[in-house]
Amino acid sequence: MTDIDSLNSLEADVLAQVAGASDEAALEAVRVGALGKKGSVSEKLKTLGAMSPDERKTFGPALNALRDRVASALADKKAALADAALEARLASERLDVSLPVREGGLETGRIHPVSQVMDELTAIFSAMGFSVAEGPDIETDELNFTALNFPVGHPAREMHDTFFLPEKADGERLLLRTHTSPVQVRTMRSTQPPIRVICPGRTYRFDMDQTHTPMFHQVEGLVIDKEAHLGHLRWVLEEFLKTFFEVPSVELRFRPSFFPFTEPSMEVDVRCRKLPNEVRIGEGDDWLEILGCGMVHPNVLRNCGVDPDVYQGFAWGMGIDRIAMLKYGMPDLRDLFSADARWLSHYGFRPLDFPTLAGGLSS
Ligand code: 2U9
Repeated sequence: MTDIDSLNSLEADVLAQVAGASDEAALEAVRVGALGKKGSVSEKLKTLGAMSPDERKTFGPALNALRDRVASALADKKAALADAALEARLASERLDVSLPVREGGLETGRIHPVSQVMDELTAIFSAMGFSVAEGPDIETDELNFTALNFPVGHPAREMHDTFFLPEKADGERLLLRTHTSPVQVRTMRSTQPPIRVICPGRTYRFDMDQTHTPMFHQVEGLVIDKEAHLGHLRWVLEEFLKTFFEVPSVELRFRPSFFPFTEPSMEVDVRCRKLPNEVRIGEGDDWLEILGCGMVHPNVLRNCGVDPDVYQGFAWGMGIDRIAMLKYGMPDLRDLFSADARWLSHYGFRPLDFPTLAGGLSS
C-alpha cells in the first residue's frame, strides 16, 4: 500500500544514505539500492501500474518528483565526493618546487675521458664535413684483412695478434676486429664517392703490457675523391691536431713506413716538449709519433668497388687512448680500463659539458 507518509520516509531514508556515503563506491551502492532495477524507488514506481487512475494522479507526480530529487542528490554527492578526492590528492601530492635539487646522476656521474675524446673527434671532424661511421666488433677475415690487401698467409696478419672466435660449422673463422678499417671497407662498398668519414671504435689485439691493452680504441679517417691528395691529408691532420690539442700551431714530420692498405705509407710525428710530468704539443725540440697514414692502395679501392682510375684517397689511423692520455695528462694506460670510480671522478667530464668547437672542446 502506497501513501504519502511512506513515500516521505522512503525519501528521508534514501537521502540519509546518500549523505552518509563516504566514497564513490558506497554512493554507487546507494544508487543501485534506490534507482537500480530492483531498487526501493524503482519498486515503488512499478506499483503505479496497478493503481486506479485517481491514485495514479496523486502518486504519479509524487513518485516522479521523489525519483528526481533522489537522482539530483546522488549527482550532487558524486560531484562533492570527486571534489573532495581531488582536494585530498592535491594535498598529498603537494610539491615544494622551491626546494634545492637533490644530488643525482648529473652531479655525481662522469663521462669517461675516452668517450669525451670521441665526442671531441666527432665535433672537430663534423665541422670539416666528415660523417661518423660505426661497425661491428666481430668481423670477418675478409673485411678485416683480405679486402685491405693483406695477402693470405702474409706476416702482417700475424703482426696484428688477432683474437679469433671458434671456427663455425662451415669452417669460417670470425675475429675481433684488429682495427676499425673494416668500417671504411663497408662504407666504400655502400656509398658512392666522394666519401669523408671517420670511424672511431673499439679494437682488439692479443697484447698486454705497460703500453698495450687487449682492447683499445682507434679512430681512422678516410677521404675518397677524384683529386684527394697528400696535401689535403696534411692539412686535415694539422687542423685536427691544432683543434684537438687546443694550440695555435703544430708542426708535423712525415716518415716513410709500410701498411698493406696504403701506398705510400707514412708515420707522423708531432713537435713537442717532453717535460717530467707532461708532454706539450706544438712547442719544444722533441718529436712524438702520433699517427699513421697514407694514400689508399689501388688494390683496396678495387676490393671495395671503387675504380682506382677515377678515384683516389687518403686514410689515417691513430690510437684514441693514447691521445686522451696525452691531452688530459693521465700517466697510466691501464687506469683507463680499471673501472675505478675515484679515478673517474678525478679525470672524468661533467655530463652536460658536451664538447663543441664554439663552446670550447674541453673547458
Ligand atoms: C681503408 C683504407 C685505408 C687506415 C690507416 C694507419 C695508417 C695507421 C695505426 C695507428 C696507430 C693503428 O692505433 S694504431 O696502432 N694506424 O697507422 N691506419 S692508414 O687506412 C685505411 C683504412 C681503411 C679502407
